[in-house]
Amino acid sequence: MTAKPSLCRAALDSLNDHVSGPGWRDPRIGIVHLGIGNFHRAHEAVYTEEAMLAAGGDWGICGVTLQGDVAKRDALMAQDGLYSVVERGPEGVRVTVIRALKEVLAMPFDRARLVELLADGNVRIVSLTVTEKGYCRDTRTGDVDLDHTGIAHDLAHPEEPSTVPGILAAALRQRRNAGTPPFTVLSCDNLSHNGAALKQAVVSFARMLEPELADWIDAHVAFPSTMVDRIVPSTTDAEREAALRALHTHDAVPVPCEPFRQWVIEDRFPAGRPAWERAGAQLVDDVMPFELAKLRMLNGTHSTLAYLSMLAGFATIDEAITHPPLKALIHAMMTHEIAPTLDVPPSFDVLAYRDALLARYANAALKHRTAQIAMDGSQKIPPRLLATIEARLNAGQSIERLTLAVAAWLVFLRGQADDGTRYDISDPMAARLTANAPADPQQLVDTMLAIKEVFPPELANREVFRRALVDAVRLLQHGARQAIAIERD
Ligand code: CS2
Repeated sequence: MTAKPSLCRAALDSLNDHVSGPGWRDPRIGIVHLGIGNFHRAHEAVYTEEAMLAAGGDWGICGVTLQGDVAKRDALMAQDGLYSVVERGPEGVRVTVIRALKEVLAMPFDRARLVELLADGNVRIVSLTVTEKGYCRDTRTGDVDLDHTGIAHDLAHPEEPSTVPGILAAALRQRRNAGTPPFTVLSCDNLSHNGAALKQAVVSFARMLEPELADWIDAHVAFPSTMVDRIVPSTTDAEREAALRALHTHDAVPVPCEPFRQWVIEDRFPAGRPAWERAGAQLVDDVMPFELAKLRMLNGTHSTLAYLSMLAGFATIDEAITHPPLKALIHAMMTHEIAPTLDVPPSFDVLAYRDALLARYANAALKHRTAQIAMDGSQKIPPRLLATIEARLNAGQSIERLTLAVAAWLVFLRGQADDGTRYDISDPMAARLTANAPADPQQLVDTMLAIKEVFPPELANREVFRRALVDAVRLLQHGARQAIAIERD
C-alpha cells in the first residue's frame, strides 16, 4: 500500500470536490474562538467559511484550547488548520474540508500569542464554546463564582488569566488602555440568554479588579445572544476512515456531524461580522424565543434520553429513540409538558419542530453516545429541565415526565446501570454529587435538593416537586425500562 499524504494547504487544489466553491482568498485572522472543540469546527467555522466564500472579509479563525490540549493544537497545525467535516445523514456521507481555521493555540503555553491577537484591532469577534462550566458563574446570582479556584487565581494574577471571564477582562482592559475598539463577544453555548449571562460574568469579574473597567465593558462591549444547533458527536476512527476514503489523504482530526444546522444570532456587532446570513444563519433582534425552544425541546429531551438510557442500557441516541416506549415518552414530554411553556412567534411551528427533532434523533449513522450527553449534568439540568418545571408549576401544570428526567439524573449519579454495569460520572461537581447519593429515595431527593447551585431553593422547597421526585426515583428503582413504559395522562 502506498503511504497517503496528510491534509495541507499546498495540496488543497487536488481536493476540488471536497472544498466548497471557487474563489477562496486566504483571510487574515478576524475571530478568536475560545474552546476549539468539535462543535465549533462543525458549526461556526463552517458558517464562517461559507460567509467568506459568498461575501469575502478577513474572518479567519484562531482557535484556542483552554485545557492546554497540545496534541489537538499540534494535530491541527500539522494540517495547516485544515480538517474535514464528515456529515452523516440518511442520504449518506459527505466530506468537506474547511479552511477558515488559520491557527490553533493551547493555553497556557501560547499565552503571548493569544495576548497579541486579542489586542490586535483586526480581531473583531471573540466567540466561545466552552460549555456551561466554562462561564464560572454562581448560578444563584449570575455573577462570577468567587469560590471557583480559577477565578480566585485570576483575581490574584490578572495578567495570567486561565478562565474565560479572566481572559476576556484582561484583553478588554488592554484594548481600552490602548484606545483600540473592543471586540464583540459571542457566546455559542447552550445557556439561556447566553450573551447576557456571559456579560454579567465578565462585568462582575472586572468589577472585582477595577470598577471603571467594569463600567467601560458594560457601556462599550456588545455580547449578542445566539442559539446554536447541530448535533456533533466526538470523533472516532470511522471518521478518519471516511475522510481517507473521500479525500485520499489522511485527516487525523475530522469532525462528524448531522446534516442539519441552525444558527440564530442577535445582530449586534459594532465592529462588524462575517456575512453569516449568506451561509443560512438567521440574524434577528431577539434570540430568546428560539433559544428557549431549543434548550427546552432539544437539550431538555437530549438530557432526558441520556440519563434514562444510561440506566436502561441504550448506548446511542438513535438506539434510545427507536425503543417505542421511550419515543412515546419523549414525544409526549415535548407535546404536553415542554411546548406549552414556549412563547414563540406564530411563524414557529413547535409541533413540526418536535417532529424534526425526533427524526434527527433517529439518525442511525451518527452514533451519538448517550454517555457524552450525560456529562456535566449539574450544569445542564437547571436550564434544560428545571426552568421548564418552574414555568409549569407557576402555571399550575403537571410535571410528571420532566420530573422523571430529573429523577433519572439523580439515580444515574449512583454510577450504576440497571444491569449492574458501572460507569464514571464526569461532572465538575462529581465529588459532591456522588458522595451524596444515598440508596433511600426520600434521602436521595432530600440531599440533592439541598444543593443550591443546582436546585434553586424556590423550586426545591415546593412540596409538589419534592414529592413527584421521590415517586419518580421509587419508580426508577424497579428499572428504567419499566418506568419509561408506564402509561401517563
Ligand atoms: C447535547 C448538545 O451534549 C449535549 O449535552 O445535548 O451538545 C446537543 O447535541 C447540541 O446542543 C445540539 O445543537
